[in-house]
Amino acid sequence: MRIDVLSIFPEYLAPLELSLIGKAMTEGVLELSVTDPRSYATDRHRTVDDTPYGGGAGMVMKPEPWAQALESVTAASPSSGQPALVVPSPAGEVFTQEIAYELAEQEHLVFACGRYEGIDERFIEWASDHAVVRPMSLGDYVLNGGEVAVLAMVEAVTRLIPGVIGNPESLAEESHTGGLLEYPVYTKPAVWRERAIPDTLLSGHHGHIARWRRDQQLHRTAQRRPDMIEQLDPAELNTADLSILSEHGFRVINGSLQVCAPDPEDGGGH
Ligand code: 6GU
Repeated sequence: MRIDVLSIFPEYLAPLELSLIGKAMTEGVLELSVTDPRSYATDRHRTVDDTPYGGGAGMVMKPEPWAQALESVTAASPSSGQPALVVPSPAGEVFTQEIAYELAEQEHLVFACGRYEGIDERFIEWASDHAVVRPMSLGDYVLNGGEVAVLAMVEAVTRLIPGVIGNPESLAEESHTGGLLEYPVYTKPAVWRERAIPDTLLSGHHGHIARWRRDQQLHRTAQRRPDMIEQLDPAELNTADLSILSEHGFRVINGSLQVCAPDPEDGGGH
């Protein structure tokens, strides 16, 4: 995979050379480079931003240096089709594990990190003739620029490329892959500061351990992310699953899981 990041603060992306991503680059699985649109600014001060038309606070990135930076990386694209152009923005579609899997399939990913109030909208329109544009947000909060978001998205995507993560099984089991959060994990010692690990994990009974872990996933997800429970397909849940969820007030109604008042018969206590 080739990744190009367009940023007027290229030093911000330096952490990408560390750890697994750096290793993937050394091994040739991943090629990553950062281009500074400022190097395409033509005036004496290398201006990349200006005041917004219509007034208002902040500065807007000028389109021309960004277009030239994008042209320079698409000209060298390894991909036969159009590259994907991710534009980090709090006004984008929310980035999810599913999107990370989609982007991991791409031959060429380009990230255009706007700063300040964003990039002139005509750059985004023009870019759609050269790339598949995807405005993307990390979540409902505001960062100063796209660079930190790109660090997160590049890490989420590149770890899914075959050969980047040591143990592919750890991908299958992790949070968000099966629609549930991960179960809690423990290591030695079995008793630490008077806290013992759950007995089931010492039983050696694989069936019981699997059921205990599934219960923990359901309890955790129902407590922390009830929105994820509502997205589950009840046809894929067994009676033990449904019984756990009923403790959190979830019932199957018209083929989907919905919260009702918790059933006092179910005990609760989680
Ligand atoms: Cl992708 N960019 C900015 N500037 N703020 C954000 C974001 C992205 N995602 C959440 N907040």
